[in-house]
Amino acid sequence: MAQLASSFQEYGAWRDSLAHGVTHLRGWLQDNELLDHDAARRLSLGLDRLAEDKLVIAFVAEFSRGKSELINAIFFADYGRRILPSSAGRTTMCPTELMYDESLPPCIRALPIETRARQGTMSDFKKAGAEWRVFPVDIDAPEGMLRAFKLVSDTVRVSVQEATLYGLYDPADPDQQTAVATDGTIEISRWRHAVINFPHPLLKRGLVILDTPGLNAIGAEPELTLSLVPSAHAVLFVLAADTGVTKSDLEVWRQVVHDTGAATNHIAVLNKIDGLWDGLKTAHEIDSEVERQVKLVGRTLELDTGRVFPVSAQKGLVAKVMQDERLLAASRLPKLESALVDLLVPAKQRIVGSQTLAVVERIGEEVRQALSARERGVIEQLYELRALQGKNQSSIERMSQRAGAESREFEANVRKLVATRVVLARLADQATAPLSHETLKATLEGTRERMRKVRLTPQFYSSFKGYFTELHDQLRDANTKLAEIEKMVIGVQQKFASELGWSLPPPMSFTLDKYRSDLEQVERAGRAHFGAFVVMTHDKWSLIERFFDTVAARTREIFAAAERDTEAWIRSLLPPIEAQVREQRAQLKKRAESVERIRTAQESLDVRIGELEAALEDAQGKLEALRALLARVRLIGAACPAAALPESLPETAAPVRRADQTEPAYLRVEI
Ligand SMILES: Nc1nc2c(ncn2[C@@H]2O[C@H](COP(=O)(O)OP(=O)(O)OP(=O)(O)O)[C@@H](O)[C@H]2O)c(=O)[nH]1
Ligand SMILES: [Mg+2]
Repeated sequence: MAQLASSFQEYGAWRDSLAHGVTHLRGWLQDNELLDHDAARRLSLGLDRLAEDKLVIAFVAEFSRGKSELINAIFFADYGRRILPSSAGRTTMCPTELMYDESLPPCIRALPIETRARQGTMSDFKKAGAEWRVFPVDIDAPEGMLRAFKLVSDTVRVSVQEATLYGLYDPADPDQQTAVATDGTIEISRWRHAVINFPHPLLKRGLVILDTPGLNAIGAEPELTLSLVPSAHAVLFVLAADTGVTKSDLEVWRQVVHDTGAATNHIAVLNKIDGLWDGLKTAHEIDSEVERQVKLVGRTLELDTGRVFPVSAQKGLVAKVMQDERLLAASRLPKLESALVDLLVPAKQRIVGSQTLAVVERIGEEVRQALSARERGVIEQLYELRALQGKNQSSIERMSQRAGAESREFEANVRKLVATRVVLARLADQATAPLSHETLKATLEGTRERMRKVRLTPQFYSSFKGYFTELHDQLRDANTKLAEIEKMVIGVQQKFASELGWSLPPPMSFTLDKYRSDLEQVERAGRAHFGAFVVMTHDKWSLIERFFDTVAARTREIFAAAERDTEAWIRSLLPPIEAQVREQRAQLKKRAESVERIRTAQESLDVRIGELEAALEDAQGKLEALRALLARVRLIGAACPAAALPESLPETAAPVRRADQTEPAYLRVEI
């Protein structure tokens, strides 16, 4: 684990320093009253995302391939023993997440299997929290800790009727029939899901490990295929060298891994290669045998052989505990670990870095624009007042009149912004309506109605497909409106640019493409999971309903996120323009006032010029400080491979113009 551990530690430290840099920038902006409400909210969201950043690794396989042993060997060998129970036959009975949430004491939370008979998906229960049983874990007493972890293997015997109610018994499955005891009972998992919360150094750094049970349990818990596994950053699919790729391995691969998500984060592990270590064979013969199996696995799974890792989890664990370097190398575990690092860390760093920098750059650019406007206004006033030096009263009168006229002209322009706000509000309603809870609810109710009518017939699948078609249409409608909104805001900015000489950065583009692909992913995973119901029988109906409930819950999550982000984007469009308006209005007001004071001889020209010079120095000092702070955050954020940098960073360095330099044409005034 040394390499994994150090790489994760480094990643965590990098994330902390990035958060620190952003927090520092925020503090400076606040102290200097340069952070408006909306920008502050966006920065806080960015910081929250950094703090909550997680790296999820899912282990998926048919039972007894060695998932839990592999987790023990890769992550927990330092404990000198098996942390997760691993033994022949079915061991891990419920999906198990290992993570650390510091707001909770070390504990195991387990959701009773009985909840399967009730409405609600696993994540509904996760949110509600009430149904979970909590078992404290004493991390200073290893024996007690191991006993607590055994909970994931707990089983209960229930009647076939009860198992059917939970969707855990299929009379069409001959294996399950033989599992029924003479008293008519069957053994099932006691828990539906377990979350182990404990302060392991890697878990503290945001690593989440998902251990899963074999196919039957996976098939019965749609959330695994629809949500937990596809959203993992790496999926390790485990096979065993002694069994090869069996029919049920292939089923798990297709239904849970291959057909449900992008292949870029899939790794196949060919475990138990120690079974091939035959004292009568040469090392070369053994290696050739391993290579042959790797090729076979690659071919069968349609996976590049570079992504197939032959290992012995068990020998790897023993080697680490016994500190036997030779055995560790023979287990080939370190190769898998370094591949995991390569797969996970740079990609994650790239995403997190560029997401954070995008927020920071945007806000930096908005503040820079506001400060530049202030600088420009001060320079303009300075120029005017200097031109007045030595001039007579009538020149001052003329200037006073012009200041008044410009102020009125500005206000007339600004009034257009009010009209924009009204139009934007209308478009915003149109854009968010297709994403709203009500629209989705109506679509969902319509689909359920159709599904009930065609239940247990082949048309059922077309109503499932129809549901996704409707949702895609809704996202497309919303997207069209978003493009309209963007065009309108650009139009407003161009107007201000031509009439007032402003140069605001164009609004950040926003589309719902991410949600469209999330929806496609759920549809793909749903289709793969659907394959589990080869024949739809009456007994399976409750299972199918539960499956659709989970699909509905996932789509609700996607739409809620789409609606939330759409609203946030729309809310962020006008504040930069409004901030610029406020800034310019203040400048114009100050200008009119100071000309007035000079006109009525309440203030000397020299004093006012002195004040303006100080204000100019202040604005330029702030621009300089902002540049330095942004450069610092950029440097931290980009402290990852070159490709991690956003395509092009907007140049925030604007030339600082000194007051005594030649004025640009637009500042030339005639007196
Ligand atoms: N020889 C050998 N046996 C292994 C290896 N890895 C795991 N095993 C054994 O395989 C059996 C199953 O291992 P588990 O870790 O429980 O497998 P699992 O995939 O978690 O299985 P479930 O929890 O039942 O889904 C145990 O008896 C392990 O000791 C290995 O590398 N070599
Ligand atoms: Mg297991």
